Amino acid sequence: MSGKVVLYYVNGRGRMESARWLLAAAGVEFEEVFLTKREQYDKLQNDGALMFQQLPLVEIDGMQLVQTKAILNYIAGKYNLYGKDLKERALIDMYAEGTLDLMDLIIMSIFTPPENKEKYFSDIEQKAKERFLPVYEKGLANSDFLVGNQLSRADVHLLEATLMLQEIFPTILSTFPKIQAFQGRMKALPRINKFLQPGSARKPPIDEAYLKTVKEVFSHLFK
Ligand code: GSN
Repeated sequence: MSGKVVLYYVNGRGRMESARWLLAAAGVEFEEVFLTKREQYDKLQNDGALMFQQLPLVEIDGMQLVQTKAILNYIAGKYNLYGKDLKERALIDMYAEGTLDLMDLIIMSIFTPPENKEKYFSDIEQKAKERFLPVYEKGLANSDFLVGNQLSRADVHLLEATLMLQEIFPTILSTFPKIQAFQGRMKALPRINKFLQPGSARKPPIDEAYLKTVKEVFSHLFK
């Protein structure tokens, strides 16, 4: 294993995108191995790289990290995106887990049959407006950051999630001025700004090609 940070996943957002965001926010260079064939997944398993036979996998600091949340926790802890004490960390975890729940709804939409998609998306929109966005609007009422007085993973996940929401519901933030202002501040941060430019490691919204690759690599899940 080299000293480089290497991400193993398919070439799409899925469960790896938030790790890409955190690494970008921390200014960490990383490489990516994109799985396109079942054999690559089998090889990682045969090599003992996948503790639970699952991706994502991140090689970092001599470890083979799996489990999305363990990966995000490690990156956040290492790069000072995890608050100043245990209480801040707990609050960051609450925001982070909620925001990952919201993003999961969008990520899983690819597996919803076409005839159910309209209802599925209208439920996401309602939940976003009534359950999730009011929480962030309140959290940002008196501060530039969700937790404490510095950038944390809670903020990075929130930017990622709100941009995802706007891809589907372009006007969804119209009644959330604090989140809009937050987005403006976050996008102006040089590392984030760089990640938002074309050619960065940021991945586009999931599409049919992505679904096809997922079905090839994880063929056992689609029998
Ligand atoms: O969050 C995590 O990393 C785990 N709790 C779940 C990871 C997971 O389900 N990975 C999928 C592919 S990525 N998509 O969601 C996976 O590797 N599935 C193969 C299997 O046999 O479960």
